[in-house]
Amino acid sequence: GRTMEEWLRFSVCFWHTFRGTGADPFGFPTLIRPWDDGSDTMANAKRRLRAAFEFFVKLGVKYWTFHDRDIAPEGNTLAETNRNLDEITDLALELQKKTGVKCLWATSNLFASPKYMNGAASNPDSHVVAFAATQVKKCMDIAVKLGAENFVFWGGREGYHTILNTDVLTELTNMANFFKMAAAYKKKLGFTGNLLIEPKPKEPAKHQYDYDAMTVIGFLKHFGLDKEYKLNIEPNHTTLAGHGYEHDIIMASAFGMLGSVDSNTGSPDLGWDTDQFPMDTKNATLVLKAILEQGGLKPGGLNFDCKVRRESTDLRDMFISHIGAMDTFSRGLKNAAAILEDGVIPGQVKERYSSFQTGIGEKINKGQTSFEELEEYVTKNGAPSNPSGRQEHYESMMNHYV
Ligand code: 3MF
Ligand code: MG
Ligand code: MG
Ligand code: MG
Repeated sequence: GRTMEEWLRFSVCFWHTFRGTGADPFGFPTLIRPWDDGSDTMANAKRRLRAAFEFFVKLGVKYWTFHDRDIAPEGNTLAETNRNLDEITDLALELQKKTGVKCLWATSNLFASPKYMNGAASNPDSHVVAFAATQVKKCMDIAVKLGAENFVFWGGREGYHTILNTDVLTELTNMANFFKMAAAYKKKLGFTGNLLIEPKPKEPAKHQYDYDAMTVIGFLKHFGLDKEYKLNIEPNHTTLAGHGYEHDIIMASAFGMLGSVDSNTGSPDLGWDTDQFPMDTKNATLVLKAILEQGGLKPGGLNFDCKVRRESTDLRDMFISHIGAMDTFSRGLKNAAAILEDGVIPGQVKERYSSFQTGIGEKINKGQTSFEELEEYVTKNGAPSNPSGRQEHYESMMNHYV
């Protein structure tokens, strides 16, 4: 009974779409927007925010996401920084009310400032850890004010470049305690949204602590945080970790930990986080199948953590790129629904595992047997015969739906 819009919950990110300039290590900014004078002033911040809401409305997207430092300039003191944030939050609240656009999630930028050069929550200097906590506390305050439905943590600088100067256990323990404090503060605020950790490997640190979904799930379980946190999965980070596009979505979902998706893509033949708009329907189908199977993403959504290319100087590309991506996921949703509704593939998967429904298989699956009993079973029944395989059959069946 849910509409496509209710399943998809699209969101536009502020950082690429309104702070992305097209600058890269080889070239100056190209995406000079008519409303943006490039200055880090409050007046410019307000113009940007107004332009952003005009864009959300014209595009017809109901959610947005942002980092604290995207929306308001950092001041010379903490008090000034927080005053800037408060002033912009008031404007954002006014624009949200006027347009009906809601905040899918907020996050703290704990990676851009030089003070985070050696990490935020995992920094070897406790003063920096304290500052990062203070920044997150304020960002959680404004998230609540804006009715954000989730709060995200990407450990941008949480990792190391050389093991020779690094005590990994101290750093990971401090990081876990940081997350415990955030969870405690969430309770104090009465914030009911999800706290989400976003895994990413390889960049910016050579060795990132939140490498991929299973690494983060293991970390959360080890430190007793798995009831407090879920994951925000970015497929471009997943392929960067060497997995298939949908892998981390599937793994997080299997453990009940899939909270939201930074819906983008990277070229599988490129080795970094290119943040392209997703245009591959097969990938989108596999993602949406997992989302449908877990009953949706709410309160999470499909956030376009994607950037228009630096050659896209024509403003229309801001629209076309997002529309193409929404189209891709809409097709993915239809395909995934068809796969689940006609039931052929799910039926074959069920059949494949049917030996765990009864007898010795059921005992294995329920953890109710032992090596001794299994040995007895094999002694009585002999070795299993070699099965006949049908692997390519499944791969080719996808083409029927996509
Ligand atoms: C980096 C990212 C980040 C996160 C953001 C929120 C700048 O590769 O994907 O975007 O999405 O910090 O978690
Ligand atoms: Mg992201
Ligand atoms: Mg990313
Ligand atoms: Mg990316």
